[in-house]
Amino acid sequence: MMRNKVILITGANGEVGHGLINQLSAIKDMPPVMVLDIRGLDKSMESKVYETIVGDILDNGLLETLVSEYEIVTIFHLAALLSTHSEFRPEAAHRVNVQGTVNLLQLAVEQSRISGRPVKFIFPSSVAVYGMPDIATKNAAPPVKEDEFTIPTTMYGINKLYGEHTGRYYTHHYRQLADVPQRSGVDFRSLRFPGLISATTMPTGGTSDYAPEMLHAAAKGEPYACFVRPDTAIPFMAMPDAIRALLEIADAPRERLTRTVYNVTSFSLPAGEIADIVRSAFPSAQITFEPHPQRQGIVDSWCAQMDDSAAQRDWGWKPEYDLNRAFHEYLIPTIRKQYT
Ligand code: AKB
Repeated sequence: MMRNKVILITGANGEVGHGLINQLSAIKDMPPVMVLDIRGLDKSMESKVYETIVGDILDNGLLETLVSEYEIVTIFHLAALLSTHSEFRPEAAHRVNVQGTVNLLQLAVEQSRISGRPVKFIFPSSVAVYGMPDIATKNAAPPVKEDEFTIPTTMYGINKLYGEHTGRYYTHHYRQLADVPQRSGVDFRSLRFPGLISATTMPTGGTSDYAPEMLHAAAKGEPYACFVRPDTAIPFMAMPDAIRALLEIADAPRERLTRTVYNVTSFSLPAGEIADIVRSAFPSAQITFEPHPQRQGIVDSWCAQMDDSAAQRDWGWKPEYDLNRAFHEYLIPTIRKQYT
């Protein structure tokens, strides 16, 4: 039976999903996009996708139906509970972030068995996989490489780190003790993102959210109480670079990849400097700092800078939006237009 080739995006109704759908729908000669999201897809996005499935990645029956009806060539597995939400519901986070990921990897194995071709599995990971032991170490550390300080303190960070390792297992070590060692057919590629900032959408449930929240509140003329101290620094990236990174890692020749997980980053700065940039663009911005002890603790455990030299070397990664371009050419003008 002929099955239609599709690209599957899980968690497609989040802000990374929207950016990815916009880009993929503009590329010619791509298989159409099928989305799976527990909340469905915003009406404004529906015309850009081939099919929307409203459903849960924990529903194995649903995933089996997808495998039997479509030939899924690439999976962008974006569905996840982010770091702040995950601390309120750690067991639920574990189910969605860990069991959900294993379910999708299993779907990729089935898919590859039927089609006889590898299935690309693109998995966004996060700066949350890091766990700096204390502020002094965080501030003194040079940009942190992939395999350093990976002792996360949040359920979300632990789940993402486990997802990275599970993907590596499926790609390189799957069923190594079987009588006839088996290949899973899963071509897993993961990017560790810093905090992402979009001009058009707002994140929900993350702990790096103070940066986009500060900007959007100022543009809307609303006061904003930042939940971390002004000296709190983590790495960030503008959303268009994050989407491009996902498409580039998906497209990179397999033989060029020496790892299954790559850091990607753009600029790092303290929250107080973000506030200064926002105030100079929106002089009436009312920004105060009211640190929330637990959320502050989470951000303090993330590294201040990530080392993305492996991505630069292996597949030519380079951000297009440095600090200046991100704020002055993308974020501020686009956000300003959006709210006036
Ligand atoms: C979060 O804050 O949970 C996310 C992330 C850094 O992965 N934005």
